[in-house]
Amino acid sequence: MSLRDALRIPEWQVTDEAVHAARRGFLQTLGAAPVLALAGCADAEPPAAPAATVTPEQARSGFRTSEALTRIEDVTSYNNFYEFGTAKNDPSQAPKTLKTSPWTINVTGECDKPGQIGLEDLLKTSTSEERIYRLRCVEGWSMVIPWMGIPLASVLARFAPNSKAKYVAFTTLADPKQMPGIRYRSINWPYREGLRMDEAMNPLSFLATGLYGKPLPQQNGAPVRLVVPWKYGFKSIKSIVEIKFVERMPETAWHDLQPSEYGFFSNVNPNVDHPRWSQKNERRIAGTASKLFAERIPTRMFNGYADQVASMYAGMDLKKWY
Ligand SMILES: Nc1nc2c(c(=O)[nH]1)N[C@H]1C(S)=C(S)[C@@H](COP(=O)(O)O)O[C@H]1N2
Ligand SMILES: [Mo]
Repeated sequence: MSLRDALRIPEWQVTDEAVHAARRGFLQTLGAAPVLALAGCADAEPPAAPAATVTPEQARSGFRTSEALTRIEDVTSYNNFYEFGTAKNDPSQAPKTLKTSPWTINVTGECDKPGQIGLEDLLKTSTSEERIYRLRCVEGWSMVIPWMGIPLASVLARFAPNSKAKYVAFTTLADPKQMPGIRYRSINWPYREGLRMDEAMNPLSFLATGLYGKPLPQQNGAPVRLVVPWKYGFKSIKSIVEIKFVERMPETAWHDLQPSEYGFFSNVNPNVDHPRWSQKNERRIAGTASKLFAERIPTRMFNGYADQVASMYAGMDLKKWY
């Protein structure tokens, strides 16, 4: 779908779809000129993380919510997974081509026990749990999703990160044979994301392998994807094939495209607008109403997870480290 097509859409969709189109159309139209990074670039390091002061009870209170769940039909048909195309329903074709078994994750970098882990082994040797999290996309829509999976910290600990491991970098599979969207340069493939070590070890950080009690559908990032619910959705990288412990802040896919618009931290923050749209509200796709009738609600600081994560950012200027 072209930018023009995207704008020729029904009234009810125009705001979010226009934002979405603007987001991905930016490079093709204006973005060819280099944009200077304002912050979050790899050669500026943020202040060291303060010791977190979150109790186990506070952490656990973030693991579920009583808010209405997003219907599984919407969770699996309204997706961002540019490896399969940039339209919201393109990724629902992913089951036709993406082969998720066998699947191996390579773990490398600053750790004492680098190696490979097969997804079957990971599942066999871990206890899966359910997390019901809000997911807030930078485009201004949100969902409530019941995930199944494994706390990220427990997986990372197996590889014994060393004292030089300050960040964790994640990479998605980039196979043009399985992922038809790869032939378009919407992203500088492979899709890459990263977390600071303390963020990765936070109890909320989760590796999802299922949703609604079923194995993760391809369109949602099968067989294993990151979920970091206090950050904009693009941090929740799908179909992970590599995890690397690194000393310097790693480059990430959206930062690479538009450093002035997508920072490394990308914490949900209603007080820091995207340069081209407001982040004060979101369209909540949940409950019995489908995405066609989503309600507008105020966006909360850290997507409502301030009790669990705010202490990691004490003393940091979140306008600078967006
Ligand atoms: N590899 C990869 N991961 C990705 C994306 C992508 O295009 N490619 N899109 C991100 C964005 S922008 C969002 S909002 C979430 C959407 O997750 P969902 O489709 O499961 O709701 O996935 C994120 N992870
Ligand atoms: Mo997103």
